[in-house]
Order: sequence, then structure tokens, then C-alpha cells
Amino acid sequence: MHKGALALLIHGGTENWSPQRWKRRFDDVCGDRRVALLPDAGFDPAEAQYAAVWKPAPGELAAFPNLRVIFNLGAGVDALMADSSLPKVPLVRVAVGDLTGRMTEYVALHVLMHHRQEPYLRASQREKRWQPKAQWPAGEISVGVMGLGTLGSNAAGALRHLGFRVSGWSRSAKEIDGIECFHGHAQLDAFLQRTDILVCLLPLTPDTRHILNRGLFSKLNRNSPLGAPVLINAGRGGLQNEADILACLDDGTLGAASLDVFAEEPLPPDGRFWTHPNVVLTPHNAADTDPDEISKYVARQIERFEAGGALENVVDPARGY
Ligand code: NDP
Ligand code: OXD
Repeated sequence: MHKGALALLIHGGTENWSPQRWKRRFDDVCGDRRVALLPDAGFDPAEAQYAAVWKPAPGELAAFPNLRVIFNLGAGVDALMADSSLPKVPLVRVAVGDLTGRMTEYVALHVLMHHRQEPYLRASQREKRWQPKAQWPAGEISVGVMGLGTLGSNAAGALRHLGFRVSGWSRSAKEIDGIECFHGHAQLDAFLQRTDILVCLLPLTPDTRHILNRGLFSKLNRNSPLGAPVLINAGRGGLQNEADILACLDDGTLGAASLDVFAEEPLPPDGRFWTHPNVVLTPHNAADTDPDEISKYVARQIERFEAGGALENVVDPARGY
């Protein structure tokens, strides 16, 4: 009997999201299951029982009448949640050690960059200026991590090991060794008041859209060796009010920002973030999903599902993540 086909829909536009590269990896791990890279005029949509997708166009998945599971090829499912015609089948997201490790690298890199005054030191080098400023210890800096899920909790643990004071904020209550945990709207202000460097690893949902705004930035701690609070956002661009971030950087409400994600991606060439002296910008590559790891993850889940086992990391459509 034929195994149900896997339809691949990938619209990333960057090197990591080369559709052919993903197709080769899926062919390697799917054995005799047909893997169809869409668009493919010779493929009957009724054959697809599984879809593995990155940023499919709204309505694209509704064309497959026999889907059993959709696999999002990244951790964030906001693009899929915005599709009102999304088939009502389980939606699985990525939660694997490879991706988690990459995000922890990004967070540690950027927290350390601001803590160790790297922008000042690089400017000093360009200007041949031998004028080190006094350096404070990590234990004098409080890092607050918004989102204590797969990525946030791992990054928080790594920062703790580096010696920072670390707290975190989530929707539900948590207990994590060495991390001061806050949850829900009622505890947000207390979390912000002790935070010098704010790391955002929230998913984008109706509850979190534009949560990173002037009102929130003005509650962050201003009395740290950094002089002014720092924002690091690697969640989604929709979490941030970009006009507020720029205005807060200009008037000193924020001292600096590391931004990996933007409301419009790619960031348009005339965007002010490109040239703002206090912005460290990366092109949404804080944590790439690796085709080798993720194709194996999807193939394993399909095998287990067909053998009657449970799917892992299924999104709750009511929560939106
Ligand atoms: P998880 O679902 O594992 O964790 C989400 C966390 O956010 C949870 O702790 C959750 O709380 C918390 N949360 C959600 N809604 C709220 C809310 N309204 N108030 C307070 N806390 C809330 O997600 P991941 O850690 O795997 O990923 C987080 C996001 O990172 C992704 O959604 C994606 O957008 C982004 N990402 C970005 C990448 C990049 O390269 N820039 C790469 C990969 C992911 P609770 O624990 O109580 O449920
Ligand atoms: C993800 C991402 O959600 O890469 O995995 O942004």
C-alpha cells in the first residue's frame, strides 16, 4: 500500500530556506514516501496526507482535502494562525535541541555584547582610542526573559550560568531553579522593574502583539551600570511597536536594542533601524531551523503517528502557540 505523500511548501526566500535543499533532505529521510515540492503540476493534492511548511500563503493549505497533520518547519506559528482557512488537523511546531541551542547562542551573544560594552570597544578600535571604561561584573546585571517556553527557559539557564541575575515572565506560573519567575499581567510590572536587559522570546499572538511599546520600556530599571535599559527581541517583529522603539532609543528611554525580527521582512532599505547607532540588527537568523535536523524530526513524528503514537509539540489553536 502507498504511504500518504508529504507536500512541501516553503516560501522563505533566504539561503536556509532553499526549497530544493529541504526537498533533498526530506527525500533522504522519508524512504519510499513521496515528497512533493510544491508547486508541482503533476501532483494530485488529494494524495497529500502531510504537509511540511514555512510561511505558506493564506489559503494554500486548504487545497489539500486529505491532510492528517501539518508540520510547521519553525517554532513560531503566527503566520499559520493568521490563515482562517487552515485545515482543522493537528499543527506540529519545531521544538528541538538544535534550534534551542542556536537561540541560546544568540541570546548569550547579545546580552554579553551589551554587558561587555562591545559597541563602545569596537568604536574605540576604529578610532584607535585606548580608553577602556570600568567593567562591572555580570552579577550586577538583571536580565529579564519574556517567554519561558522551550527557548526562553534554556536561554535563561545559560545566562544564569554566566553569572547574571535572571528572571522570567510567562503566561502560567513556573518554578525554574535559579530563575525568579513571574507570570500573567498582574506580575508584569514587578518583572519589568527589576530588569536591566529585556530579552523577548514570546510567540506572536493576539495577546502579545505590540507588547514591546513605550509604556513597557518606561517601566524597566534605569539604575544599573548600563545607564539605560537594553531590549533584545528575537521573537517576532509583530511583538514590537517600532516607532516607539526608535523614539525611546532617541530620547534615552532605551540605551540600545538588538533586533533580529521586524514587522516587515526583509527590512526595507530606508528603514531607520539599519543606521541607528544604538541598534544591533540581524536578518531574522537568531536561530535557523536546520534542514538535516528538522527533516528527521518530521519523518520520526510521521512514523510514530502512523504506528498509533502521539504527536509531539502540537500547537493549541485557542492559545495561538
Ligand atoms: P514556546 O511556546 O515554547 O514558549 C512560549 C512562551 O511564551 C511560554 O513560556 C508562554 O507561557 C509564553 N507566553 C505566551 N503568551 C504569553 C502571554 N500572553 N503572556 C505571558 N507569556 C506568554 O515557544 P518557543 O520558546 O519555542 O518560541 C518562542 C518564539 O520564538 C516563537 O513563537 C517564535 O516566534 C520565536 N522564534 C524566533 C526565531 C528567530 O530566529 N528569531 C527562531 C525560533 C523561534 P506559558 O509557558 O505559560 O505557556
Ligand atoms: C522560527 C523562526 O519560528 O525561525 O522557527 O523564526
